[in-house]
Amino acid sequence: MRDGGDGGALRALQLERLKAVIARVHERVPHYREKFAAAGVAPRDLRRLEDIEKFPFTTKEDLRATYPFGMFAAQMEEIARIHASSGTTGKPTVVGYTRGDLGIWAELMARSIRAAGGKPGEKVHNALGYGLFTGGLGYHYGAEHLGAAVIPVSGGATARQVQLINDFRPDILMATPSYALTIADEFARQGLDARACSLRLGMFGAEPWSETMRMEIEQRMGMTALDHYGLSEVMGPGVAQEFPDARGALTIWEDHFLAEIVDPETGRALAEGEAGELVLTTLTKEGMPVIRYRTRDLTRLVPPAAERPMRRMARVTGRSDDMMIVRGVNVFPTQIEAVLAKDERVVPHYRLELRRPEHLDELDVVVEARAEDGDHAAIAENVERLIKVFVGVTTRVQVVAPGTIARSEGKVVRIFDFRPKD
Ligand code: DLL
Repeated sequence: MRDGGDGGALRALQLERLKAVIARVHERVPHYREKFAAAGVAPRDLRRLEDIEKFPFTTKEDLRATYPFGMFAAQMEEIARIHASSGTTGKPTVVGYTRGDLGIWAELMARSIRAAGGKPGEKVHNALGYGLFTGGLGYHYGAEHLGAAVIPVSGGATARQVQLINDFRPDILMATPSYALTIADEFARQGLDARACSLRLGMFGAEPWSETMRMEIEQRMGMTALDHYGLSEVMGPGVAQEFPDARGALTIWEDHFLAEIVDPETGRALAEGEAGELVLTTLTKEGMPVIRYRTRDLTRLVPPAAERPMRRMARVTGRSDDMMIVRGVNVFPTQIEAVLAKDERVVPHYRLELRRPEHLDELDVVVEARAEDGDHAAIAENVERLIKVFVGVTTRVQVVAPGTIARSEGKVVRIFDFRPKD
């Protein structure tokens, strides 16, 4: 049953696994036990897959309330790896994996690479960041599990990326789609033709991108560019993969994740095909399973492609919250706000302007000074430094005179544009 068997067998497997994971969190995670009790549900209420709708959602708030390890459903001695992603304020969102989880993660990543057309024996240039971010290590172990040779370059130092691609002649590139275009720019800057490079396949994700961007990558780099979706709270990368023969939607690895689409406002379940927010339940995670996790990602469910039992998700079109992804780093406005509070020379009236003039995101922070006088440029420099240290992104800060930023009912005004401009 390589991809999960036929539809009926798949649903039976999902139900069996769902019952086990609900029982596991009920038994081992006090936070889940309390939430279930408050909602008046117990593991025995789950008889059919549809019964999942009786159970409460999990959100980033739950992860924050139990920071750092309160959502773990395994003993700390059983945890083999800890990753983290952005939280909504100063504290990151933490995820833990048992050795078993790491094995399944590597299998799902290997399955994704195979689905994209990657083969054992090929060379993989991994330009996703290594570290707390799940992208680099997630792909790394998946490529190794497949039997490919991984080149663990990580992100940044673009001139060196080009040199390594030219010298090592990798077959597959893993990166964020915007970074792939930055690599293409660097080829051009060095007077080299990226279309002539050895890369034949790219797996891209971690940020929203468009068909136009895909065409640009494919044309400029002479490769097939496919979409890959995932998020730390659920696994990291490894949740859904686009097949080359069924472009436009990504097959969800439904033997490990139960997908629902809900109305982002009301939380009401929507029918297959309707656009809304993706909600995911992990079916096999031991370290930190999540039940009905609100991803905040907007998409819709699409029927399986011929011959494959698993349903698909359309390309993610945006988010139902105000999270931005700045050069692959997830940033919440509340994180920036928390940093602004650290410099008493500014007040928390600010505007965030996210732009993508070429391929790379730029985040401008316009913030009001507390006083008319004072060296605004020096304050701006300090705030830029604080944001870099605490949030991890480079921004351009502009300090403006008190009272100059528009207020709507005295609240903070935020301007975003989440969509890549291409
Ligand atoms: O970005 C995991 C990942 C790494 C996926 C590498 C694909 C490739 P987080 O840092 O937790 O995890 O960010 C997850 O990124 O909720 C989406 O908003 C966004 N995202 C991830 N993949 C895509 C995609 C990784 N293919 C958040 N299209 C998610 C659009 C994506 N958005």
